[in-house]
Amino acid sequence: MNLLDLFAISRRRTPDKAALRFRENQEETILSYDRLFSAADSLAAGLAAQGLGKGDRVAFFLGNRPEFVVAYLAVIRLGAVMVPINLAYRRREIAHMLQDAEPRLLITERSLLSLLDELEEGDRRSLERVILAEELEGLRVDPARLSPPVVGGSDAAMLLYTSGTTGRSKGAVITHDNILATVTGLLAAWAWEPADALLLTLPLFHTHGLVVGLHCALAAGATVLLRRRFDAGEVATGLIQGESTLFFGVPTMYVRLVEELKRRDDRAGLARLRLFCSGSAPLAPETFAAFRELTGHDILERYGMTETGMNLSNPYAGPRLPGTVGTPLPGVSTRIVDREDRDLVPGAEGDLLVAGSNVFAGYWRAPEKTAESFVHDDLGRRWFRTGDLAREDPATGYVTLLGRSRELILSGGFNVYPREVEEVLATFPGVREAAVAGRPHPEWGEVPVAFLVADPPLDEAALINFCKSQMAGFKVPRRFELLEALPRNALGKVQKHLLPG
Ligand code: MCA
Ligand code: AMP
Repeated sequence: MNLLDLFAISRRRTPDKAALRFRENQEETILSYDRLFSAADSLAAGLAAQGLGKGDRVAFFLGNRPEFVVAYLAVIRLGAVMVPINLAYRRREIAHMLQDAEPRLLITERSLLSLLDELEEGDRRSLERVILAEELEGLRVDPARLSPPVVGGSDAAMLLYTSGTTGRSKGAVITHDNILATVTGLLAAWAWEPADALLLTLPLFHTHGLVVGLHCALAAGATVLLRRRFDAGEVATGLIQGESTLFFGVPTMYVRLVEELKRRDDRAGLARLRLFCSGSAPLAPETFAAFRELTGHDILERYGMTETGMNLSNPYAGPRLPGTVGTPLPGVSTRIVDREDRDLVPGAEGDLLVAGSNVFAGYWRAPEKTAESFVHDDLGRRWFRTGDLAREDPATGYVTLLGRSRELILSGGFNVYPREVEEVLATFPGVREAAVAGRPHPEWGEVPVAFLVADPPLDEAALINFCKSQMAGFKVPRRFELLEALPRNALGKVQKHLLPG
């Protein structure tokens, strides 16, 4: 089975029902299940006619819009592999992904072309063609001309870039089976039904919006109310008007929604929603409480990773406990282990390992990194090292995440790898040493802060501009502190926990 077999059920059952409703600037585009998948079939035939085939990578540097969904479905119909790029990325970050993934095609939109113009010849070496979303319709041909390749569960569907522990992100190869596992688990766990409508403002270039949002909705035969971006005012109005039954967000979105909803005295319509979910970063118990107070809803918090899809979730029917991520989803197994990978008793704090069909195949062209990321048990089962520290409540089985054993800053649901930022800072004239660490922030959860050893005088404004030219805005340190020296241990390793608060 591949993903399209799963979606085919909805297409067959409710061809005329709206699969996607996209609204921007007061205009709405509606694609029924049949129109959406017919468009994808004819685009797949057109792309195949241009030589695109199984295993080929197709980079998407594209905002949320119907063409994203049509093109993605066309790509996987061919057994090709989508490589989505974060829209906040700058030249250096995009170049790395293109060089590593070697896509043959890049699909983008007119408003983003100026950024791509900054790419050097070598960065785009693999690209045979750059296609604008606006041009996709013109590429469609009669789907009868396509002899579709056999695409199976173990074939790759996406290459998702993540985890830059070495300063460079790696591509996680996500198969059709991996996505099927997450989607079928969530359909059952959150009681998805065809009558659902999901207000989706999360970016489609990450697992949260793409898999948890889009895929589940299409597999359920529900409707996606797709928006270009998150705007707290518009979302609050949409939710109050009862246009959706579900809303998914990162904690920063809920922090903003709480502030927005406090200003509304017409919140009664929110009762029509059946589920609010949060993930990608820890939801503060204060936000959970404030949201309950304002809306009567308990936000359902769940936990996942790019490499694994979704792992744990608070229950749909049952107590949702703030500060916890609930219990394993159907088909997911977890272990909490000590440094020697020995199982700990329930209640003890340790490293979280996960196993299941949801867990990815491995990192793209990086067998050593893949090998390091897994532990094999006596039965030969592969357990993925999440890098998250966790504790399981012995009485309820609910898991609480306690932090991370790997260095990672979660800002507004986006990942910032300190090492990557440090490497960029170190190339700025006058900076001799740099260490980057996360510091708490009321809206973003955490933000990166830089500690520098530098030759005076350091031109901070120039340094900020330099950072902005080199990396996505959310990675740019919010504060720079000058130190005489970085705290180091006897081996010379920076002791991040000794950096100022
Ligand atoms: C934008 N800015 C940020 C962030 N986003 N700063 C810190 N952290 C951020 N996350 C900065 C921009 O650089 C810019 O600064 C200014 O805010 C305004 O930018 P804009 O794009 O207008 O911001 P926004 O639209 O208000 O964005 C906030 C947001 C967005 C909607 C919360 O960050 C977002 O969509 N986050 C969701 C990320 C997500 O989907 N994560 C899932 C991945 P300046 O003006 O200085 O340039 S994790 C995942 O998929 C796993 C599997 C999971 O478990 O879900
Ligand atoms: P990514 O690699 O972008 O998929 O980010 C995955 C990481 O986000 C996980 O390893 C966790 O550290 C974090 N994360 C996701 N969901 C949650 C959550 N509900 N609470 C705390 N951290 C989370």
